[in-house]
Amino acid sequence: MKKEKIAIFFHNKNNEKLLYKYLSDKYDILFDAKLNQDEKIDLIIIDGVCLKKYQHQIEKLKEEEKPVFLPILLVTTKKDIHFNKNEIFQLVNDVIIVPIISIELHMRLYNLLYIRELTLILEKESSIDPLTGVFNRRAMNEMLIAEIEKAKRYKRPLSVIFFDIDHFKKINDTYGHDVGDLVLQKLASIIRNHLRQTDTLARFGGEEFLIVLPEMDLQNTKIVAEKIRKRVETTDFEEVKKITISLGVTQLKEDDTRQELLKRVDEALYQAKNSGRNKVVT
Ligand code: GH3
Ligand code: MG
Ligand code: MG
Ligand code: MG
Repeated sequence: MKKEKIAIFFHNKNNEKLLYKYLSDKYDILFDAKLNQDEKIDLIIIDGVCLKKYQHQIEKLKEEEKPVFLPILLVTTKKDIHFNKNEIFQLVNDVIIVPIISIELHMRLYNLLYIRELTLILEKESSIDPLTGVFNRRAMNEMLIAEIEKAKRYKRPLSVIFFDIDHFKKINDTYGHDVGDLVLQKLASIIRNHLRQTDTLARFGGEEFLIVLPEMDLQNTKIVAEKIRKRVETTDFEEVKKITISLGVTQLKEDDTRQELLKRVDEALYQAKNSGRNKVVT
């Protein structure tokens, strides 16, 4: 099992050593960790001096991680607890008074990390479609809002592909709902393998999927969409043999809202359906 990462910020180096001795068997211990989201930290142990020093960075990181819980454990002496109560509750989740007792430390860490684990599970389950393993509509909407903001701020292109399986009802009627489910799973996995790391695939509705492609203009997105269309058309879907999809493509405009972008790509998909299916329309 992967060890959880604990970052320690202590003013007093002897206390650092002591904590390392107590914890290094069970946890991955980091000193002087960078407080950004690239370095995944599961918990922070900090003393009063460092807490004041890093307060704003910690606040920011906690906010960014939400709804995932990033626990902060304060280690302090009795005479040093002169924090403002409201402030401390916002920032710190538990406190240990020195001298540190190993069992007490371990118990607290266990409980704090357990809460974090639960929030990680909840976040994952509330953003992933259980059938296909891709993002669900709720998570995609959140992500799309962030991507649109980024694209506008840095004046970068952003495009979306919206697609829907052709005559999927007939597939269900002919082969049964379970086979239909397998088709959805296989389709999602094929398309996932076709995308860059930075692209996001989400199941938007029953057999409708949305792909968000940062840094992609309309021309290049059309090429990707056409490749996907072709790939699906030529894939063997076992029992069902062949399926096809229709795709709408559009690029973000300067003053687009998320709704306007989605409306335009939905209209493009509708055109693809109305003009014979198994095609890409912009
Ligand atoms: P079109 O080419 O116009 O898209 O025709 P269609 O039959 O694919 O379109 P329609 O939207 O009428 O039908 C979608 C079908 O998708 C109906 C529904 O039973 C099926 N469906 C939706 N969600 C699921 C699912 O999770 N599993 C399975 N097996 N079928 C699903
Ligand atoms: Mg339909
Ligand atoms: Mg359909
Ligand atoms: Mg549909």
